[in-house]
Amino acid sequence: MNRIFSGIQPTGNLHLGNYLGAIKNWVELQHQFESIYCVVDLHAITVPQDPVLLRTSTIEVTASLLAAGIDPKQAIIFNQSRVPQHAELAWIFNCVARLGWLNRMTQFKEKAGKNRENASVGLFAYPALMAADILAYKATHVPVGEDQKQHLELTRDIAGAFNAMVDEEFFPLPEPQILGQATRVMSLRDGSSKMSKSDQSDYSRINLNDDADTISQKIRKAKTDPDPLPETMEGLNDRPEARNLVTIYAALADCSSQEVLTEFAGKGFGVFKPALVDVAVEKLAPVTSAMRQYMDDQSYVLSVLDEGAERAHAIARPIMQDIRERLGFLGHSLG
Ligand code: AQP
Repeated sequence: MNRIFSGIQPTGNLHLGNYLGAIKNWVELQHQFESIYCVVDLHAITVPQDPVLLRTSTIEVTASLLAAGIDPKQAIIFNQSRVPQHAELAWIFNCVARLGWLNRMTQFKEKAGKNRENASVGLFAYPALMAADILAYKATHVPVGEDQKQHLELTRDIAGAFNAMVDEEFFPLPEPQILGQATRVMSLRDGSSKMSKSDQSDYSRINLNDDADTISQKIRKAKTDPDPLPETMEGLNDRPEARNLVTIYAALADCSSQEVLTEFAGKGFGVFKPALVDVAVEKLAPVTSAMRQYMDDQSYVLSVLDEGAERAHAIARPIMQDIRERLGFLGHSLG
């Protein structure tokens, strides 16, 4: 059976990168697979979090998923810390994964930066928890943005090492699904860094709760170059900011980047940016307004998370019990 698992951190406002790289695909996939979508609060605390903000962000992110079109009757939506099997399996995977494997993870290097000695052990072990998230449900497919590809490869390595240890094809080797036009949306201020919630500048990203004026201002101020748009994508090879805006347009308008260039070749950003504003506002305004409605009905959002946690737990618990038996742990977990 095919089953999808994917997660998103409640670490602030969701942005266009999260939407185009992940959530938009999740909405489509929920009809093709049994889907489990998780607000990964255990991942969030790998860096310091304010408890009040973490709680609010968890509700906001859930509201965004609902607003984007994820149907809680179809897909399971819950927050990670409610289902204790994630943390339990993560510990087991900490004992399966090798230090050398984790040492290669580029996200840790980027996030720890120069202050590596002061990074939390949790930030280093983040990919083992991500492997546990996926494999606690024996998920077969994982829709993610390109930045998560390396972590997915590690998940496959961990699954393979565990299978070898118990001498059985216990876990599937989950397949990454890197889908859509915009698998890596870049910052609006710098075409060489990824659009990210934790970027200091709010002008680097379009948040899913930005209003039309804010979206317009951010796109108008986006870094570009003085040249007109070329006829083919090869012409954008050394123009990362221009390429990013063309890709965003294509992903929002559900067409190819080439079709965008066919329409705008020879035109400058004075023409292209207002057109991009129009398509961004048209596509995002319904999500933003639905999100506001969900935020006005937080008891509904909480009930979605409650029900999702029960459904997720019902899948993960027996899988975890099988794992416990294979490892020789005595008795049932109380979680
Ligand atoms: N810029 C992006 N382009 C395409 N996809 C992206 N994703 C994130 N940024 C982009 C995808 O969104 C999903 C959820 O990501 P996440 O919130 O769990 O963590 P992240 O990748 O660390 O996102 P941020 O915004 O960079 O968060 P911070 O700043 O808190 O670390 C994933 O599928 C991811 O690929």
